[in-house]
Amino acid sequence: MLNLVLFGPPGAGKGTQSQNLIEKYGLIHLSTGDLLRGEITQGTTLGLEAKKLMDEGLLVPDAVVIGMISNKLDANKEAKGFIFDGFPRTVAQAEALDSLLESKSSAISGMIALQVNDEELEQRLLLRGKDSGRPDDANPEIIRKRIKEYNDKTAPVAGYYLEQNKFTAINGIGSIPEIFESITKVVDSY
Ligand code: B4P
Repeated sequence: MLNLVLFGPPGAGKGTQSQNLIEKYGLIHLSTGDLLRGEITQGTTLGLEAKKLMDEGLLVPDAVVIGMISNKLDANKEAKGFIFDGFPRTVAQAEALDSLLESKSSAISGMIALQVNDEELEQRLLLRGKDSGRPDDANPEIIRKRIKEYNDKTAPVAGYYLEQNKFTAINGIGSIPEIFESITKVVDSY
């Protein structure tokens, strides 16, 4: 199986590049952000709880997102592989993902980290916020809080994969096709 972790701060291009990767490699896309927004749209209890945190730019509890990913892995037993987009976002989530995959005799092939500076992230998210309707993209203060959450809780996840020799960083600034080409070079080397 080909199991990719697409990593980076909010607005780095994870969701954007995932769409291209699905087409090229025929993988199942698992975006915890999209799954959570789906729960919000459906008005579930989980969605209502998650919305409060997401609107403030904070992470949702580990147990919630790990449970969602576990269900999706079970529901896609025949998949050729997965793109994990926006997950894992904490070291606890990374450890849980390893255990889930190990129980299915599988493993992460590699993590690809998109590197983008804070100013560019803020600009991209504010631009998206103009028409996305996403409250977490709507104001600079919330965006800065999301970047702080990333630096405090998510950035250490890179070290977890580095220790396993599964980490590759890529420049996330440039045109979308250029960045996609850099990603595919890494994926093709797995
Ligand atoms: P996500 O949905 O994962 O939100 P994101 O990080 O903002 O999206 P992404 O990074 O994929 O956007 P993209 O760069 O593609 O998470 C939202 C919230 O959900 C989190 O804050 C948290 O509360 C919660 N959550 C999700 N997963 C969680 C977890 N595992 N644990 C706990 N909580 C969790 O796109 C950004 C913009 O940049 C787009 O407009 C795009 O068009 C543009 N763009 C992309 N590439 C570009 C390029 N090369 N040049 C210029 N613009 C570009």
